Amino acid sequence: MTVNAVDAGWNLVNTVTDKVSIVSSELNATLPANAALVAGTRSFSVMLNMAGSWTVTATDVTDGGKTPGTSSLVTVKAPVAEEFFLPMPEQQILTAFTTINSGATTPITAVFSIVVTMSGTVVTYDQWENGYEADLNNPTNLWSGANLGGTQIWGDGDDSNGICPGFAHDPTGLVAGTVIALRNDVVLPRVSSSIFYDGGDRVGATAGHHRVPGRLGRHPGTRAGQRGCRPQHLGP
Ligand SMILES: [Ca+2]
Ligand SMILES: [Ca+2]
Ligand SMILES: [Ca+2]
Repeated sequence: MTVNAVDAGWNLVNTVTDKVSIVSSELNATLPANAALVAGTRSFSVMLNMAGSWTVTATDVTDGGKTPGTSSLVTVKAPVAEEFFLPMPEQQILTAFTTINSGATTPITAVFSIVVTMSGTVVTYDQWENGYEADLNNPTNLWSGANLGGTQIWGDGDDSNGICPGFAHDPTGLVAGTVIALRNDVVLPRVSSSIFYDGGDRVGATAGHHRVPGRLGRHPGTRAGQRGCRPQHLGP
């Protein structure tokens, strides 16, 4: 950030060499040491370490009569803390079901649930069908109404990049205890032009969580088999 000494008309006053201190409303921020302006200006390096919206304030410590300057809100996104891939491609499951019941056939009903264990979590969902993002923190193939296979971000309060399943509008931060239920009938053999919630998809979360994968094999009118489910803890 840049601190300028200014007059009442917001014009730079380039004769000021007062010392400036930097503080932030983000209490874990990494702040620079106090330093003097040079010709009325100076750049300071500030690291905001916590997700949320914060301000940064510059104060003239040489001249207490000067009004401190406070920034507008700066929003910090939480980074992905954990990622995993939904297990067991449906084609393999169908093969396993077929050995149990020769009538098992496509489609396979895939059921995944993700349980949020920490409030404020944001989940990123990257479909395998169109390739994986190089950086889950900065997805380039974002979901939209015209790009339904794009990477979805759930819990960031922004409907335009995907709405968490089960919500009318994307909440800002998923609350602990939220269960994200993903269920769809996956048609086999898989072709990458069809987008499903299925094995191989990549999920990122800003906090630890549990997941429960499961699949149901089907053939007309009858359940051919059910895959056992076991919760698996993946969080730190
Ligand atoms: Ca993808
Ligand atoms: Ca969203
Ligand atoms: Ca998929």
